[in-house]
Amino acid sequence: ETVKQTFPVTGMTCASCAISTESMIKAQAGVVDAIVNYASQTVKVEYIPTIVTPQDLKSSIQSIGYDLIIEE
Ligand code: 9UX
Repeated sequence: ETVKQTFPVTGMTCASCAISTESMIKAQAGVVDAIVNYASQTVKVEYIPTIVTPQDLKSSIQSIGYDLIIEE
């Protein structure tokens, strides 16, 4: 069972930023797929919620200097 969720990402100012963000998310265990949309400054993530949480994704993105926003 996977969840597909779109999160805003802050701090991406060039196309390379988008690639870095996407690579970091895809590298996490429990992530099935991740697609960054640079134009809308978002990332759509398909993940297995018993393995990885939005907070885990946020922490990994913060570690490379961006942020992922978890909305209610
Ligand atoms: Mo996007 Mo860069 O940073 O050094 S503005 S990768």
